[in-house]
Amino acid sequence: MVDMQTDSPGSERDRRIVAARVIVTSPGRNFVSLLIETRSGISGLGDATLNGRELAVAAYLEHHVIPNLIGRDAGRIEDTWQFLYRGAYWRRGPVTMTAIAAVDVALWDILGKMAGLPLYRLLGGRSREGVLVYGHASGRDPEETSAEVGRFAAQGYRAVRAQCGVPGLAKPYGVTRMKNAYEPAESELPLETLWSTPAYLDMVPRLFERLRADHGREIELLHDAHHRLTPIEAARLARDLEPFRLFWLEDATPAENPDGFELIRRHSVTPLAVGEVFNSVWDCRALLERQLIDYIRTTIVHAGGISHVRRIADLAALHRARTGFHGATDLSPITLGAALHFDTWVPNFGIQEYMQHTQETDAVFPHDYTLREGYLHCGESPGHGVSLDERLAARYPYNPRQLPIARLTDGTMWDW
Ligand code: GCO
Ligand code: MG
Repeated sequence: MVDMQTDSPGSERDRRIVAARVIVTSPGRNFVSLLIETRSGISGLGDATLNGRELAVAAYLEHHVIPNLIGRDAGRIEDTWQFLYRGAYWRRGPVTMTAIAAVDVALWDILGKMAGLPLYRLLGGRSREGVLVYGHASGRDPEETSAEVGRFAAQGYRAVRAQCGVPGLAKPYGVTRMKNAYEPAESELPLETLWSTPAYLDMVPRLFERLRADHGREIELLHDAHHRLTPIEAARLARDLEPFRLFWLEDATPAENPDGFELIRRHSVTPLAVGEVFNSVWDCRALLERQLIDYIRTTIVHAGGISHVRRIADLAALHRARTGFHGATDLSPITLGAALHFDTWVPNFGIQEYMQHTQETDAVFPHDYTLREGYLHCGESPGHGVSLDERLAARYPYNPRQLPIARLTDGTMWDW
């Protein structure tokens, strides 16, 4: 007979899950959270937000996951993960893996609170003093973007992602009209934007030439091509950007077909980052094993939680790739809090994306992480250190929003 006892803190009776519920709130943008309660009175929180498809995950959790959680031992994090992944028969996909992530993160939060330890100590302790982050600078033209990069540098940021308007294109990806607040899920039906690769390929090297001239060689610069290019176009851009020594070029071409990245590698040594839309280790496998990327961007919320992203990070480490987790504002403070504990521990850490949430969002999700001189620091409170003010959350009802789409100038549907 296999000994099924876990060595989790607390008695099995105390650890039993007695209730779980989904909380949907929209303090400036939509967030879905999962709260799991144990018999001991200790509860844990997980993020379940999938931008533009929020209610699909909420329904998956409510109808298909929560009924299976009641009565389970909250200390059996791995077994619960395997139960939800293998037991569903239907594997992977963003909705399923986000729902599993929400459960996983809530259970790690409970474990931390029961043990009285912050999450990074449960994972194996501190590997670094702070988590290097990159901020988001954008502008209508290189001059405006450069001024924004300067604003971030003056605040102590050591790494900045730079995006810029493209002549002739209205609403290009990554260019915001609101300082500190970007993530365009602006309308109930998708906003249609226009795309022209030739105009873009002409602009980006000029932008980075300007940024290096204005800000020197020391600041780390990043850029997100947001899946818009074909492999050979991406190879050209990566090659043209070499003189400006980018920290990374992100999502240069859609990553469903890893062979595209071979073409980029053949022509350039610009480091490549991919993975914010991946949801399992299987999506990452070929790119990592064939050493086609340098940074893996899978995030805890969309790739099955801490238990699964840990496996992705280990696979990356074998191939000398480092983590660079997605951290846009459509990932809730719960994900950021959990990611910062992970980043503090993971040996092959690279960088963490950071866009400040709005004050309304921060008020709904009180947290103990702090930003100092371009580094984020996770707190020392037990678990992941992020809570949810349910009364305040109830004041912000769900607000249906979808991400934009992009079309070529002749009307052809393209990748946004
Ligand atoms: C990033 C991302 C975001 C995504 C957004 C989608 O690098 O931060 O590309 O801008 O578009 O998170 O929901
Ligand atoms: Mg991106």
